[in-house]
Amino acid sequence: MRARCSLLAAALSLVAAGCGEQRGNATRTLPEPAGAAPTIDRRAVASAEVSLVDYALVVSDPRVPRAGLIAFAATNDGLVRHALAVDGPSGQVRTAALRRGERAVFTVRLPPGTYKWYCPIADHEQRGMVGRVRVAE
Ligand SMILES: [Cu+2]
Repeated sequence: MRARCSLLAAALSLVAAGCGEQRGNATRTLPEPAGAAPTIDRRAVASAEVSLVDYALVVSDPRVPRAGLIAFAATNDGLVRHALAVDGPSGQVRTAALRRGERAVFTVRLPPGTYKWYCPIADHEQRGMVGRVRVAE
């Protein structure tokens, strides 16, 4: 009985040591962060980046060089919730309401033309979160 116990203890300590070593060498896989930055659709022929602040659309260039499938990326750099909407030929296309620091991407097929883009939340458009994006013009 005593022999069996010590054997078992030895086996357990080996297992424990083995586990410790494995843990030390294992590659840790971190969970995807909740606000992981979405990526631009590869099929898009062009893209536009918009920074949403309280209360304006901050855009480095409101022109998109090519018509077709356009990717719009919006980041909420303000304090309150914002979203980006584009009024395309088939109606409004938009992101969900984004919290501070969140980013979202959507694609919409746009022929050449000038389109309104804005924040569709509450009265943000009236407060200045509106502009025009020119596609292939
Ligand atoms: Cu807004």
